[in-house]
Amino acid sequence: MKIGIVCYPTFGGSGVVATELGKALAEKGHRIHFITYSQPVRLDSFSENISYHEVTAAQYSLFDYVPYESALTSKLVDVALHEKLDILHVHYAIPHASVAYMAKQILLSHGIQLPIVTTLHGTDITLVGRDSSYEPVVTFAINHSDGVTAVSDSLKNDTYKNFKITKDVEVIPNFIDLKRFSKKPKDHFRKAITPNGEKLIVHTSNFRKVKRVQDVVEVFDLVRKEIPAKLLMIGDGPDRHKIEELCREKGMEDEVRFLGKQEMVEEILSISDLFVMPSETESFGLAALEAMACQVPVISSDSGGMPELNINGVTGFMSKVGDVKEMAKNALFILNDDAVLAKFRVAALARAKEFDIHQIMPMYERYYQRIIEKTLSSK
Ligand code: GMT
Repeated sequence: MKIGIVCYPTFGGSGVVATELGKALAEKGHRIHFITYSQPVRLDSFSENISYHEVTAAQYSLFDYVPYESALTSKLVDVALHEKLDILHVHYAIPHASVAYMAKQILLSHGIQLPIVTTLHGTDITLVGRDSSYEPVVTFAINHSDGVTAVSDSLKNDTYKNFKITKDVEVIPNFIDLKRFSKKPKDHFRKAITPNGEKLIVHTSNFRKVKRVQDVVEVFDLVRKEIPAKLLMIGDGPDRHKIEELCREKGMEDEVRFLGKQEMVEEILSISDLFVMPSETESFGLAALEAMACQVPVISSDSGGMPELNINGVTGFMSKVGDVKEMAKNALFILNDDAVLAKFRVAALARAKEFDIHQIMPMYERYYQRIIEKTLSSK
């Protein structure tokens, strides 16, 4: 199939899922066209089956806001016409679902029927999409997509709860490339970070309010009072400065390192003992799956789709949002006994294997086929 993929090219989970899916589909022989405003972060290798189409919007003195949606729509029409796409898969409803709808209408005026699949990822439904500045457009665009998927049952339920949706929403979970995300021997690196055998806790996120990164600091503060420990903070975002200040106030500068955005996060996960994800809401928790694939157990909140990934007492523990005391207690239960930690590591990897990209990608392929047949038969 010739597949167009639209996503945010950034470090966020939706962009990662879109890019890794496109790469895997290309490896299988599909022709993939990425269409976005800059090269996707994870599109880090050449494939003869992948093209990247950069979207640029013409500047004009009248524009306070560059109309990116118009530029993206025009680029989608151009790529669909000239590359003869079989289907267009857009990730994250805002603004991609409504842009796809507009492109579809323009293509119809050229006598071309292009099936559109929208994948809902999380905050497009649970947070920002509910704002009155987006909700009417998000609702309309989801209902006028030919196919709609969500990354968890929880997100599917939130979609029906928060929006008047008349479409069937298919659940296709996120996935992991176990070749890339596996525990690699990095003893020298571990020694450098924890020279005195300290336990190593890690957190990855875009440091936004929904991630509750302050709870990571509180959990770590309780843990370090019981056992020698270090904390690595991966990622960047609006809350990073506030969190750095909080660490300084707690006098933990020597035990916490802020690494910023990291391309090779799997190398850091390979030396880590515990991953903490205390989010207010998390539709799936792709960063936690990446940790599990590197044999790192997860301490998380029980919000959103986390219970569909993290198995309480087996791959880690889940607590109510904000319950940092219980999160710290559970962290110590795992970190205090190497045999317990080893057991959780084995279980975390076994769980991650259930989301292997080679199991999940065919679900998208079958879904594409179904949507193409349904759309073209309704002509
Ligand atoms: O984690 C973020 O806020 C980024 C966001 C995104 O859309 O890029 O992540 C969402 O999509 C990921 C990929 O499907 C999910 O694994 C994350 O759980 C989800 N984030 C939230 O729901 C907060």
